Amino acid sequence: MRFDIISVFPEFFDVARLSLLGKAQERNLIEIAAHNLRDWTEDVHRTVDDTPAGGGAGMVMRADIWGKAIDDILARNGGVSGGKAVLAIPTPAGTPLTQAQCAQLATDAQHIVIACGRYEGIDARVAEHYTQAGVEVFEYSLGDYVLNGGEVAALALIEAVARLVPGMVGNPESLLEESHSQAGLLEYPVYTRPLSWRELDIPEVLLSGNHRESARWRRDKSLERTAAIRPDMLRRLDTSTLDKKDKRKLASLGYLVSREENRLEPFAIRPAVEADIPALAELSARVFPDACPAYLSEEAIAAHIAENFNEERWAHYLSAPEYLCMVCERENGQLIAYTLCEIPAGDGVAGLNEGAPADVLVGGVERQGPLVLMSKFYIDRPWRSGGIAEALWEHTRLALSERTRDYLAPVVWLGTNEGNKRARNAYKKLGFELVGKREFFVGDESNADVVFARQIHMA
Ligand code: JFH
Repeated sequence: MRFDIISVFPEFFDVARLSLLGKAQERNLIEIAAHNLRDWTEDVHRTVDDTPAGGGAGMVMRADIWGKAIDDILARNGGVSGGKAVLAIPTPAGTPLTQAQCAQLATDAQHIVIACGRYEGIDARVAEHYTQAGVEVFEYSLGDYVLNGGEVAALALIEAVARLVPGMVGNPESLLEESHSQAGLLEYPVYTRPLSWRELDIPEVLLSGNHRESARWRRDKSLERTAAIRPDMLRRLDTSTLDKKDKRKLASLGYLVSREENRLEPFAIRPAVEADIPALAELSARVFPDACPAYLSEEAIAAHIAENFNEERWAHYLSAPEYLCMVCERENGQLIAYTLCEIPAGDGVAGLNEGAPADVLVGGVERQGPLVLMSKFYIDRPWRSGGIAEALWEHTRLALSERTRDYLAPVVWLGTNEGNKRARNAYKKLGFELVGKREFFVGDESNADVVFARQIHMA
């Protein structure tokens, strides 16, 4: 692979003799040559610029000088293995340079000619002409900031492309890792000796020797960093590259896998507001039957829904101060999950007549504060097992913790159908413990519920 750079500052590229680029040239893997644009001028002042057509500040580089220079360089190296030539032109108006484009150039191009402008840039007809002449013209930018010329961008392109040329990087494993395991995500942080430096320690998991845990930790850090710094990258991520733990982690960061396409989208968990009433009535009515045991009659379920999940009831839940309702909302406004809690006054008990475990130890600790009832915790079917439950629970717990902060050990309890293994396991994973049983009525049919409880303040 050969790079020819044309610039009014060819000495700029002396640095390419250093380091990996220098070694690669010595090993004949790549060739880099810098040429002075002024060598193609004919006047005594070696002029390369002129005033802009149409007026305005600054100067523009002349098309005729550039044309002669590029023709010469392309012809001179027209025999670079007869391979493909690309005319790369750095410009603030180009496409932002990506790793994918660099990889493409590394595999497809044999000859890259880089035209480095100065002043206000190069007469636009240069790019137009070579495109028309059948040369692949690649106008690129390093990012949305303005440099004084194309030279820095040229060096960036050379370095990014050259390291992908086979045989270039000393350790092909690191290239492989780049292109596969961390595809589309920011890198995880890296550490080396000393183990402790200025009071800062290397994360313990990386010293444990457990490679599976180290890999998981790194993956989580990549996901965290990308969510915080480059949410745009998360949205573009192909979700088929994500495993279950990735999806859990992403849900804790506020992203879920969209059902419509295999892309990530952000979701929000927030207290419900009045405007949510119709959606809550609809969602709660639709998901309630899922939580019912099979022996309940359709009529009994329908009656229960009509009585408990109508808009009037929801209006009451949202306005009465003893309730807390948290909802999970998609980007498009759709509600996909909710919790509803009843917080008793003082250190009272919510759901005393519904089997509240008023006197049991939870986590081996005596309750000090209110016993909150979480009467609803529902996730719409298509969104289960994506980590939404954990995220919704954590937001609910934090809100409850805030509302009960005057007490040392408040407790939250719930009842769930005894036969519902999925729900029972889910609550256990969220830190609830089985503390007893209760009888629960849907209509006038009784059914057996198990009762779970946990401390509120503990994460
Ligand atoms: C370059 C230059 C100012 C005019 C509004 C924004 C820019 C050009 C050649 C690439 C990246 C460059 C880059 C690349 C090539 C050249 C200086 C200054 C303007 C109008 C144009 C000359 C700059 N990513 N940033 N800069 N210049 N303005």
